[in-house]
Amino acid sequence: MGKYTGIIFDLDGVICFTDKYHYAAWKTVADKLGVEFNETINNRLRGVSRMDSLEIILERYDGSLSAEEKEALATEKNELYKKLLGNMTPADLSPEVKATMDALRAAGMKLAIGSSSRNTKAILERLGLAGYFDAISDGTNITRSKPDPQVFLMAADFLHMAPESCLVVEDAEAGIAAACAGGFDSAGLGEAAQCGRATYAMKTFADLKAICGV
Ligand code: B16
Ligand code: MG
Repeated sequence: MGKYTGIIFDLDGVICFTDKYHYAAWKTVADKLGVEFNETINNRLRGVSRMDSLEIILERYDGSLSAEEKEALATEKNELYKKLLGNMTPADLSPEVKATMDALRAAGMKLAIGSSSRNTKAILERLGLAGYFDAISDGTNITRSKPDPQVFLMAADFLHMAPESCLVVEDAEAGIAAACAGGFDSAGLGEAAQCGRATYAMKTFADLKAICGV
């Protein structure tokens, strides 16, 4: 085993791909408000909490909304999203992702989730990963979302490990910024690999084996 004894995985965009469901649910809400919403705006929502995502969408809204109205819109989005999550099955977990995580675990590494999503446990269940991880830090135990490092610091704490011993795996720039702020090394996929701030730029999930010396 190399430098790391723990790995903290982001969920959406790393372990699974719920983007299309987030997009469809926010699009319904944006259409109702008469606000423009497209893939570019959707990209800004990666790793960002539900309420902060709503604020980004409302940047293009002319009127003003009360806190209660915003809460109702976020709830409406989440109900639509949860319905769409019902389409997910264990077949949505890529064999490459599962085989890589199994190899890391077999090498003695501890695996955790560090996700902004309050739906983390439901998603892991749909993927057949309930009980798989050694620790879960998600939207239900944090008060500040990425780029704040809280979600990863709590994951390291749950693993009883120091940030220097853990590698954070992320697909979003906000997630890489959070890892840096927490004193973690990071491995980026997709947009996070391009941002220039990740310790390692990955082409594919299986690259983690070489990064971790497994
Ligand atoms: P929820 P991650 C994030 O998950 C998503 O990338 C982001 O688009 C979403 O708004 C956020 O979770 C909150 O999700 O509405 O389910 O609580 O990438 O941090 O795993
Ligand atoms: Mg993500």
